[in-house]
Amino acid sequence: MSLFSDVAPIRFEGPDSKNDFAFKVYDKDRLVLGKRMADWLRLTVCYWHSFNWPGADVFGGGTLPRPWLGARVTQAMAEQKLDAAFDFLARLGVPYFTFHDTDVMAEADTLEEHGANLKRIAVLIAEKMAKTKIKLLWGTANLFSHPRYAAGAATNPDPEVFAYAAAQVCFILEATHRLGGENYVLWGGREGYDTLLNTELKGELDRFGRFLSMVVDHKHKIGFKGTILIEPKPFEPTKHQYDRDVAAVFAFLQHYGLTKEVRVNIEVNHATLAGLDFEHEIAAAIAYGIFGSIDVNRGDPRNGWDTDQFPNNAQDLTPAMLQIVQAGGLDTGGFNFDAKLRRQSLDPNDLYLAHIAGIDTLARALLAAEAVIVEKRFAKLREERYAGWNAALGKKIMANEYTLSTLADHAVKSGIDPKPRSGKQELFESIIAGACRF
Ligand code: XUL
Ligand code: CO
Repeated sequence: MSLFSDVAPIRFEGPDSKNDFAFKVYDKDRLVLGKRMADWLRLTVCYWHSFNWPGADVFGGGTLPRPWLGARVTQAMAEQKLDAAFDFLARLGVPYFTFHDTDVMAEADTLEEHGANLKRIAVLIAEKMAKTKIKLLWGTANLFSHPRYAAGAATNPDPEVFAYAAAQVCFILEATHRLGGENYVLWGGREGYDTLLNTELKGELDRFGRFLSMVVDHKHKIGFKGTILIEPKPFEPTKHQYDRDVAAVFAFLQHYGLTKEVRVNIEVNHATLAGLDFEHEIAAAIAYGIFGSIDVNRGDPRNGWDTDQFPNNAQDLTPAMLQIVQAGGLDTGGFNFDAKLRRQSLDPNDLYLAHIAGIDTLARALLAAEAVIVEKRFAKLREERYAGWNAALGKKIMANEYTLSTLADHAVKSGIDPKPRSGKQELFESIIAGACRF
């Protein structure tokens, strides 16, 4: 029995069901373009917002019943949390979870104790995973909450903080490996600055590059086969984060020779905060060959901060889903609900309702993407738009058959006079809207 035992395992009951605690759209075995819905979505619950966040905000303390939280989390409290978390995961029926080291373990005073506490809880996590068949999508280190990390971890002016962070990552990377994790995430929460006046930007980037190279080397040394992922975010908590978006991460990886080793974990509201569309970030990552995984949530259109709300708008997510489906889907990645309840969502069962709604939203977007692909019109319109690049001139240009001046000669002599054509944006948009009928 736990806080979450009131609700029976969540099942698919179809669109006509009046049961709030049932999936209306998410039917895990339903085939979508030849693959199970569950395999397209690889649904994941995050430990931190769901079980570790008490509902505090900058004006007040926790409101949510989370009896395993307190001023100092003991081993007994960590175990109570683990029981409740796996009770919830199993009843919700998702295949994956994610966690930070500090989300799961008893609080430690020294690094040595940190390593020991993490090992101790990891043994119990492994038992829960074996019993429930729930898998670990990724592990990560919390390198941003403790005051020692106020000026960053890998980018801290003090190398002792760098060393402390290295130890923490070493422990959790090894724990992730032992638990069969499919990825390892680094979110550079405080790897950035509040003012450039006191900051050596190049030096900090070099140290961040060194840190990431050490993580990659260690991954190979221990034989971890998962993917190393960086999660971009433009700001919050620092004013400027080095990993501000996918393009900045790619430039960083290229500069430090890591493009073949590291991919990105793209979060919906981090893209929004960067002033970019979520689907843009996915398309950019696919184009650069570094697409990895998704943290799914949404912001609030009137708030410029990270509200981490559960997704509820399938039409908004459909262009992104289309990108993912057309790229063949997630490889080692998943859809991780990096989303939290609102402060007034006091009923323990609200956590089920939030995830059920989020999961059905993703399922709707997936079915809409399928409808767009099956109908073929969308692809045909795009093909027509770029048809010239599959004809003689376009092919020759891309086969390096012209220089700038020979192409200029050709353009002059052949008397070309290209006419502007409609981009048909409204038609493309109406196809997406029309496909969102699930
Ligand atoms: C913060 C955020 C983190 C990372 C993991 O905005 O998204 O929760 O996903 O550290
Ligand atoms: Co995230």
